[in-house]
Amino acid sequence: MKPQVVFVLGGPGAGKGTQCAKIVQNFNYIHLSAGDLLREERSREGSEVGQLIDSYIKDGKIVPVEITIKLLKQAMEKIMQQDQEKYNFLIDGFPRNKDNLQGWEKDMEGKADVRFILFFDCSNEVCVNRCLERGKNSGRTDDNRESLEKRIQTYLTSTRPIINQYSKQGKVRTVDASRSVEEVFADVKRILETEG
Ligand code: UP5
Ligand code: MG
Repeated sequence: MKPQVVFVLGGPGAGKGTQCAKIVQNFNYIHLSAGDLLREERSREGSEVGQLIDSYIKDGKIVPVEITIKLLKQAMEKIMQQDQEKYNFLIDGFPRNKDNLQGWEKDMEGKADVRFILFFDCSNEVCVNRCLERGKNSGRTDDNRESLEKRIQTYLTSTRPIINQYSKQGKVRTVDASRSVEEVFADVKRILETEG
């Protein structure tokens, strides 16, 4: 059985991680956050790319896909080796730009099916405020005004075009993510129930 993938996209702080956690509690999915994997790699002792990841994240720039795809593949393979039944993946925060998409297609085309894109649509203002609020104790190096401005710019110029591209293929399921966690999840649930 090939891994079945849902890409989870949306601006910084749109609620991707929060909603993925709720999906995992209610549906048979494994959650892989590309950002979490990169942060883990950044703090891994002996990592050759830790410093590079660190500077990209602070700058709100998108890490070269070779790094991200390697981490994603490793995580997927590890899970599938442990349990053959686990092949539904939520890939959160990826692909964010053309380079990401090309890297995915190069390595994963034919090896995994991208079923659809779950898009958390949220205004920049709400996104920024959520991240600033979280930044009071998240310890994330990019939850500050300066990094957030860059993250939003990167999102608008690099990630939105990817979402638009998938949209033209009829692959995007959009949720208004500016509402409460429960309201957003009610829509997410409906989408996942419809998609089967
Ligand atoms: N919150 C969530 N939902 C809420 C709601 N409905 N109402 C009120 N509050 C809500 O939520 C953010 C905050 O908002 C939390 O405090 C939450 O409680 C609250 P969260 O669920 O964490 O949102 P999420 O969309 O996951 O936000 P995150 O900050 O993780 O988004 P980003 O996309 O910015 O971060 P990510 O970790 O994906 O990437 C970070 C960086 O890594 C990128 O900027 C980039 O530099 C790098 N990166 C790559 O280079 N390549 C990749 O493929 C992935 C990442
Ligand atoms: Mg997240």
